[in-house]
Amino acid sequence: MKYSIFATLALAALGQAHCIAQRISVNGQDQGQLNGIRVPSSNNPIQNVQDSAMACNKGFVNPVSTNVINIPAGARVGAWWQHVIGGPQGPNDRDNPIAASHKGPAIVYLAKVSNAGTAGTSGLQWFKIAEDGLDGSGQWGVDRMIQNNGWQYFTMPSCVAPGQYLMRVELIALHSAYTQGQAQFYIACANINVTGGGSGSAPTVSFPGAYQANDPGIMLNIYSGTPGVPNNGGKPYKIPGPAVMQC
Ligand SMILES: [Cu+2]
Repeated sequence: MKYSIFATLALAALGQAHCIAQRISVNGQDQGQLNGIRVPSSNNPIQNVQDSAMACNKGFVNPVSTNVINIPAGARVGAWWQHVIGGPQGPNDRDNPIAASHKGPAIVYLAKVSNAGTAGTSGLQWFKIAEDGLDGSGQWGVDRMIQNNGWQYFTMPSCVAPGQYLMRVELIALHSAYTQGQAQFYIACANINVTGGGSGSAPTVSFPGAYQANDPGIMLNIYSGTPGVPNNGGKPYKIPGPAVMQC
């Protein structure tokens, strides 16, 4: 298959062109590096959708921040992704914030907890608050994150109930997803306290559990033509997981 040879060569040339979420902003206010977010020390993706690390990743930078970030409902929130912790990997890093080959969606979930600073990450019920997939011009959520210098922006829904949550930010890289198990999941969880808000509800899922390896948004060939154009053949892309919260 021509596209797989192309993609394999591209991947070999890029090496470890992965990324790590490491910073949160709220209404344009940077909350500080590694503050209020559980950051993995490795930029390697999770690839097994049944891995317990699908919840909030693993191998965190020590000490893990137990600070809790206040986020007003309705706020514009950002999660900052970079190639390695601190930013680019050396000067002129073309793969910062992530290799441009890594097309896919950007997604955000919340799980209610009693104390976000100390909450465990297993057994939680997650609901989706934001998602950014493939648009009609062939641009993906990851493309928009790259255009925003590594910031994945989204809105905290105005109707989220106030209180403490883990906020799970996620990118999925689909450049090799034509082979089962080769979609790459990049994940981190922030400790947050939502203020204001309302009494909105949304369907919940578990991590692991929410995704299956052969979901149409996880195992697919995103390329069309030769050389491959990563536009999903002009077809709509089905973002994995449940419906996003509506207020
Ligand atoms: Cu990668």
